[in-house]
Amino acid sequence: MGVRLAKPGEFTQRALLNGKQSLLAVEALKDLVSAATDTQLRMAQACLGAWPEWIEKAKTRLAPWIARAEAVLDYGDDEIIQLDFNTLQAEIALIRETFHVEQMRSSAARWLRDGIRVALVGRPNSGKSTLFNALAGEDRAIVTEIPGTTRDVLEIRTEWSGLPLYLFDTAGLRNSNDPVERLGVARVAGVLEKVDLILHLLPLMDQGSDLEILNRLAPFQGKVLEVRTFGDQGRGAGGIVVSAMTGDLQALKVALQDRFLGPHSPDACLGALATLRQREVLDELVFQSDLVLGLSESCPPELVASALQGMWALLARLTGEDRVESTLDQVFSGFCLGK
Ligand SMILES: Nc1nc2c(ncn2[C@@H]2O[C@H](COP(=O)(O)OP(=O)(O)OP(=O)(O)O)[C@@H](O)[C@H]2O)c(=O)[nH]1
Ligand SMILES: [Mg+2]
Repeated sequence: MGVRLAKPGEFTQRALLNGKQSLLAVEALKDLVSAATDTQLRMAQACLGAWPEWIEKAKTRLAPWIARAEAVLDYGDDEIIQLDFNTLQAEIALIRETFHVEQMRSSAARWLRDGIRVALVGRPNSGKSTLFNALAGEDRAIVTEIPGTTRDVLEIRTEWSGLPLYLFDTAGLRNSNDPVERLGVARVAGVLEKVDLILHLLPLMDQGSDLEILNRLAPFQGKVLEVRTFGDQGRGAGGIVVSAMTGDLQALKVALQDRFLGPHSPDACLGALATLRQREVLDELVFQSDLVLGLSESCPPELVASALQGMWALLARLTGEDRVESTLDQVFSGFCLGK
């Protein structure tokens, strides 16, 4: 009867191709469908609709300069039209600054969109499972005073203090003769590889960690954060001190927000461009702006015109106005059938 099944995202794709939606809104729709936490939902919602104002402003600022640069190419010999190079550079510097601000915001927003993978490691009885439960807000992992309680890796997805977290509770690190516990410890290595952050739990009363644990964590130094547990049992230690027992996790909250969001609050990340594709284009926009800023007045006008065109093309790639098929395929392949 001439009927066929719709391709993944085909209805949305038609809306895009008919100019009813921008690629940014389409990507937000995709995020909306797959949002798993409140923050992810709010982030997606903030990107639906018209594209952000800063893009529109950048285009408005850039357009006359492209026109001028092209005119210089056509009529420059007659000296009717000149390019005021200093004003051009000042304008581009302003545009670059807005790109840079967005770049910073999106590197924070990325964590809110994608979630942060966090492993809890430490010696047996260092309070990993207790902290895991506290962060998850539910009694998920078994907690006992017997060292070596946790064997398997436990994973839970949760939202804590506005941060979407994938938490991994692991077996306490020690040399054990128990074959089951040994298997559990062996699994920790795989977790360390794949997470974004390793919380190395060290009870307040411990003087330091044993060499074995430090050696294991050494290859991941850049993503290890030491957290002193059993904060209710004493005082005096500096650094991040928490007590999962009493629920005092403020220091950890500050440390995580600082590390992943920097100066941006979760709310300040709403509307930021957070997908990998968008972040890549943003990086290129900053790079391309720097390229223009690196030009000198003696450069051939062709070079100026083409560098400005490059910025324009990147903005069009961001919004999807350029309709490049490979970009569209990349975006729509993640959609469900129909939609
Ligand atoms: N006072 C106090 N006790 C705690 C705290 N955190 C954990 N505990 C206790 O310490 C013991 C061990 O806690 P777990 O959370 O099971 O420790 P773990 O690191 O998961 O231990 P393994 O799974 O054996 O590696 C339990 O009896 C907890 O109740 C804390 O912050 N304060
Ligand atoms: Mg445990």
